[in-house]
Amino acid sequence: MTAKEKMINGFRHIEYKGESLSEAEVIQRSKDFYQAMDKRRSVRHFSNKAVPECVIENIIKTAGTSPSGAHKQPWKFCAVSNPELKSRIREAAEKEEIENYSSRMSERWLKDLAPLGTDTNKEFLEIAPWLIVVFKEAYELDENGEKQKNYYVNESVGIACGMLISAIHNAGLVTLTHTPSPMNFLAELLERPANERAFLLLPVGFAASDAVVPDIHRKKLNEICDFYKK
Ligand code: IYR
Repeated sequence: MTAKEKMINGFRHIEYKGESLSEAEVIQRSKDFYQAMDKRRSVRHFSNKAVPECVIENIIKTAGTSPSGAHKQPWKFCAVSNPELKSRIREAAEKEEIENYSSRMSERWLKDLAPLGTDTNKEFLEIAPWLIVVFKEAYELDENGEKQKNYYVNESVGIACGMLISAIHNAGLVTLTHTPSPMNFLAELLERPANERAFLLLPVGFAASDAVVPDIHRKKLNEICDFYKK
């Protein structure tokens, strides 16, 4: 064992090789990243231009760097480019959305959504070259084939989705978080194992050249953050 390694609870720990930056660099990098992320928008108008598979691999690998409860990594990402499968997903998603918009969603919910310009038409599910369907693993099977619940599954997979969305934006691509509800049809269409539940559906691609986004604004820092310094 080298000097930088040690045992904790009988498990080997290795040196953390973080970056060592000056305070000025830390300030600059925090600002640059904020400014880059502040350009992200949920985009509903996609180009059908191809996105190389290696880009999809890289963004999913980025999502896979997320922290998770007891390091269970309770996520599975299905990357769908098969046009027939995309059409079937669109058809099933729209079927649910027609129910949602016509009866399941409250008047207030519909009013809140109006500025976003959403409706039951989900053509982006066919136009975007890729759909990433994120599943959460509610449990895993142990060495005896017994179900063992994973920990903080929603938090873990939610964080992974945040990192996925950041990676998509960083690559110059666009997405939106689509949550057709209920979404059991995704596990059926993709023939997923019993421990997986659909979590989020993200179309991924380039923005259409005539894409528009709603003229809405983010809360200011003082609306989302309270400091406790004294
Ligand atoms: N799932 C529907 C409705 C919808 C709900 C919320 I909350 C949104 O922020 C956007 C849409 C749909 O995708 O159209």
